[in-house]
Amino acid sequence: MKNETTFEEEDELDLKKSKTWATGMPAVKSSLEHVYSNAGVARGTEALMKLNQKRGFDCPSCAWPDPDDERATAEFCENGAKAVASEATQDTITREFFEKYSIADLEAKSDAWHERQGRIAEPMVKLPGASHYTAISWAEVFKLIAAELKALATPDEAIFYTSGRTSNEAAFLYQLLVRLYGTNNLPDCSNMCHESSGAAMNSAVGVGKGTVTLEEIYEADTILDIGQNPGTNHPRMLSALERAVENGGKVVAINPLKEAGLLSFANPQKPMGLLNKGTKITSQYLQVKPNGDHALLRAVAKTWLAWEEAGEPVFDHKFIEHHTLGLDDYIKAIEASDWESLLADCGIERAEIEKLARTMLRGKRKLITCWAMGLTQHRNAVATIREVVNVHLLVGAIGRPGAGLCPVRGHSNVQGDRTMGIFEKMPAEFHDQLDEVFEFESPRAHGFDVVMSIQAMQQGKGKVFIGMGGNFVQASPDTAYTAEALTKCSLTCHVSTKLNRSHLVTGKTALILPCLGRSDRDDGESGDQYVTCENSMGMVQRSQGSLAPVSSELKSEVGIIAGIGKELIGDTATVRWDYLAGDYDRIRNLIEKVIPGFHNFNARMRKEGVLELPNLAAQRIWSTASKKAEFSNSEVQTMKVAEGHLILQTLRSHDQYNTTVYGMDDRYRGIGHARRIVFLNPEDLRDFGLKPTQQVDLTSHWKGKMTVSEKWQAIPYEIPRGHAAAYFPEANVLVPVESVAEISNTPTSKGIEISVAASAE
Ligand SMILES: Nc1nc2c(c(=O)[nH]1)N[C@H]1C(S)=C(S)[C@@H](COP(=O)(O)OP(=O)(O)OC[C@H]3O[C@@H](n4cnc5c(=O)[nH]c(N)nc54)[C@H](O)[C@@H]3O)O[C@H]1N2
Ligand SMILES: Nc1nc2c(c(=O)[nH]1)N[C@H]1C(S)=C(S)[C@@H](COP(=O)(O)OP(=O)(O)OC[C@H]3O[C@@H](n4cnc5c(=O)[nH]c(N)nc54)[C@H](O)[C@@H]3O)O[C@H]1N2
Ligand SMILES: [Mo]
Repeated sequence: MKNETTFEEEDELDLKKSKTWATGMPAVKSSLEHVYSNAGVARGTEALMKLNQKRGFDCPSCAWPDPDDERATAEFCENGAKAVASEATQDTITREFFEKYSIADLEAKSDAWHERQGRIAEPMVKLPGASHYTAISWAEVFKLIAAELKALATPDEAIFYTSGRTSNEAAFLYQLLVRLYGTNNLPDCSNMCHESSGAAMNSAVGVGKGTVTLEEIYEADTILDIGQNPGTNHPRMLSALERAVENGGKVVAINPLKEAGLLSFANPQKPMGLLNKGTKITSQYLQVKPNGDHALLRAVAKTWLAWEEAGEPVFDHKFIEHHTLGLDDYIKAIEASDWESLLADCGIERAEIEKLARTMLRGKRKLITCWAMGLTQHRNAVATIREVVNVHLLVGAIGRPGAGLCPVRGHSNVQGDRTMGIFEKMPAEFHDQLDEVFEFESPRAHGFDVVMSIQAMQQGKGKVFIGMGGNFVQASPDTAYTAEALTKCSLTCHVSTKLNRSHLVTGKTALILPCLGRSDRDDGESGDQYVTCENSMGMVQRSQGSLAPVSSELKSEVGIIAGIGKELIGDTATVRWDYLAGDYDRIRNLIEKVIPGFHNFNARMRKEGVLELPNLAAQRIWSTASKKAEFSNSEVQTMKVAEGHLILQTLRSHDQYNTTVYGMDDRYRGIGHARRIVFLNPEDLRDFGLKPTQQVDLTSHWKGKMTVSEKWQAIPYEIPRGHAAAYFPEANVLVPVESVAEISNTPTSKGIEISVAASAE
């Protein structure tokens, strides 16, 4: 596959100094430009006024919660506005477009070009042997999918992927369809995202979700922000951090890169913010070595242990005694970790660690730790996140007002999808309840996650791939290998809003099914429908789009699932597909019967528009095997690479939403007009005999296997020595499919061993 993304968009590289503050006027300007140029003024204004408002729609960009008290008229951020502009565009892709461009022509275009073509406006099919997509009716679509699925030797040969924008209603119906059909092959984007957080937290405290509320962030004494770039990826979080700082809280950032949003925030909702006079966010910024977080947190624990032994009351003994298990073994593990290796592994000076350890004990010890992909996408991610839990347990900073754990979710409903059962290994209680309500025996054998799905397709064990949203080929590791896997399928099918590269890597037969997005009006049999989404803090909210759909051929995700269900399964005693799709209240009534916490779901949505799901760990009830919160005692193991090699992380620029590339700039990092770049420490650059902006080839090394990706530009940047960074998804070719986190099986997108060499002339 020609996946080495094209250079056609690249202009003369424009390098500026990276920024020391985020948002302010440039962000407001950039948001409005995006929205008005894509959606037009009237449609754009309507969309923005409804974004994250109580009777509006949930922003499709990230899962950060909306404030409960005063909601600003413009409760959105630059990147949310970009996501909405992208969806609200009036440009459309129809059969004429696919007549003009063959699949090979489209493959040669860049991801940013795909994004600019507009909304897919009618269902399209690529028949066996064809070079082009052609139009197909919805009735034929459903027949074709049902026929392909029925032809498989076993339902386990089908793979049903979900991205995290799918609503609760669609997700619930989708997993029901898949389980009625007979498999648990429900991989999702979470497998590549916060799976490590879920795995670590479930085994340690019995829930896989964050335990704090937005109000608790405002009131915290100390907030650690680890491995996250909120200025770009969760910009509304900056208002919450600003509020915490104004209330006297301290924010400490732990990140190998100095990210602008964590340094200072110019709040565009405030007059001074518009003048770009920012609030300083972080009181301490620790430029940890890549993957040095486990060592750093262990060093904090070691510091505390020394203080405790010297007579200072650091540990919360009452909490530890009542609520936890495994302290003695953890203490042994702390004692076994020697200072010399901890310091070498994290690259932070001891005095700075002591300062951090002190800050974490401030005030009433209302300590909150937030984290994202910088922790989850490493080989030892689960062990590292369990160390986060360990330090919280030592000081009782969980399930107490103001203190707790906060994995910051990515996709706007990725957490809700899991709650609804989108998971290849749901717990037995979920299956029991599903079986009772729907009077069948759901399959119990665990299904494939993302990496297992890729391998199954390669081995001929996965033959039909259906994607409910997302862009599987670009989001997954090892692009060429994943692409090859998909082309081995008999059918690939994507339910999508916009054109993406996964549509161009086709099975024998391929379908593109256009669906409504969050901002679109969804009129069902009983009138306009709303859906619900769960944010990063367990709040379920209603979301209702209001823009006129760009084509009468778009179907809601629920409608598409029901269409497949009717053809594949047919109506059963408990599931009438058209009836359910006609009014989402009927789906919500079923959700209420199967999933705890949703009692009076419809009534509450109608009245309050929001419900808070119970979080047992936040109440100090531990659903672990031992019914206690469990310390872990793993040895600190930091990623090491061969002499002269580097640890590469793949990350997001300011101008993209995952695989959707809006533009070629990364404003806060000072990059203009380029994406095929690699950030390197200036001294490493010099040692390699390279000049700034020189063209280089990157080679990833995995157990003797080498993968080369040619022609990147080397950019000197303030990054620890031995570390390199390049953008996702261009750099995904370098992530070996077998390089995964222990336990969670998440691709190690932040820990790839590479070497760098000048490109041949
Ligand atoms: N605008 C916009 N918003 C988004 C997205 C988007 O693409 N665009 N994506 C959404 C999704 S799905 C997600 S999951 C989130 C992602 O949100 P983030 O996790 O913020 O995304 P990344 O760009 O992957 O950034 C990872 C951060 O971790 C740091 N890091 C890398 N390695 C290490 C390490 O070893 N230790 C530490 N301490 N830090 C490290 C990097 O320097 C970087 O700052 O954002 C969501 N929101
Ligand atoms: N190397 C590397 N790889 C990574 C990561 C990384 O940091 N580094 N991050 C990983 C993470 S955190 C994640 S979450 C995954 C993301 O993986 P995915 O969720 O698979 O990817 P997205 O780019 O978010 O999907 C974008 C596509 O979704 C479709 N879409 C948008 N809105 C809707 C909608 O409302 N309904 C439907 N049906 N479709 C819609 C559009 O067609 C669009 O092209 O990537 C992972 N891959
Ligand atoms: Mo994500």
